[in-house]
Amino acid sequence: MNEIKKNTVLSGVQPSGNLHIGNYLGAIKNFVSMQSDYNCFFCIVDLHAITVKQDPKILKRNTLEVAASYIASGIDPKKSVVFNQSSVSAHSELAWIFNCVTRMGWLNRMTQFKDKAGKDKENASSGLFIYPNLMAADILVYKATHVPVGNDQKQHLELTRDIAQKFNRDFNCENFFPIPEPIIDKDISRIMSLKDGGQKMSKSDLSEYSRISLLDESDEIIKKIKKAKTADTVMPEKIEQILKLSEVNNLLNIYAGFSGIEKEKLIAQYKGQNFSNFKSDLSDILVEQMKPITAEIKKLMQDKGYLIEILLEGQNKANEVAQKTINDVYDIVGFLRNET
Ligand code: AQP
Repeated sequence: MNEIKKNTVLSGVQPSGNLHIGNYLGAIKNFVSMQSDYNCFFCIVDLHAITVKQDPKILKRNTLEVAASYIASGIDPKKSVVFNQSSVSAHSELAWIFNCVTRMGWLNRMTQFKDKAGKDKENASSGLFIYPNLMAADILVYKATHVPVGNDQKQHLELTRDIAQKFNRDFNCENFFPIPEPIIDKDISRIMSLKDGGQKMSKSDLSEYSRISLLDESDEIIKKIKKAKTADTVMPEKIEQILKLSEVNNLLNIYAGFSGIEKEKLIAQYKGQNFSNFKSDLSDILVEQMKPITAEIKKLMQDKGYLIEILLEGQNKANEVAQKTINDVYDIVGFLRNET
């Protein structure tokens, strides 16, 4: 790895289903652009995925599919470390230490637990409740300075910062852990469901029409965009009016995210028109950009041996860094190491 790069980036995606364009725009696309400037660690967070029920066979396949999606989207395993979280035991070891650093009150404030546990809180796994501690361990075990995430993870990243500060203070080891910064793109950090602009696009949404999967073929993309909710008006001309139409605003964000055209320019182009031209142009852009990625994911999934080789190489590189941190942490907290 290039030693000149000073800052380290860590981010991850759960292998909890087919990835969608929200994961792509909110996370993976940013990962790709960071590879030249940072030491990058991109993991497939399988330990996080089992905080809710997973089918073991499907989990293994999904893990490979996230690896394939990373590579097909442009993550270069020669530049970045790509691995699955459970293969580096230091993540779980540091998470335990953080379970003892984090205060219950901090975790009680996490809105994602409330959203995911829903009304049946008593029946949620305790893993789902302490999930943010594991996320902090994922980041800090590599002493990552920057974390590209969607807006939904902002609160967890703030908690990571609190944990790093408290650990450094409690154990009198100033600057041992860096205080990581989030990297969040304002407009594409929260891509919403195609059916409901109030819900985030999610792998676990029961409706396939709520999202565009990275595995969708062109005809499915066209059909989903055609069916996507808009509004009973024409395209407004002012951004303030658009912000009130959450589904229209979401489609504009997707269009801008994939085309690189500023939202204001898109509004000027389509203002006063009904949404059919806009939707047809949006489908064209999505098909053009997604087609090579989808084809590459499917091709890579035919060569599982190659994907496993990449993960193994990543695991070795990640272990080297993570093991050093965990050894230092064990020393700092006062664990006796029985060395021969
Ligand atoms: N809708 C979204 N818009 C923008 N970014 C998003 N991310 C997820 N959904 C959106 C970002 O993708 C990264 C990986 O997310 P994850 O798979 O670890 O978990 P998640 O946020 O819980 O994603 P899902 O799709 O909603 O999965 P399920 O349904 O399994 O819970 C993160 O950086 C996230 O911010």
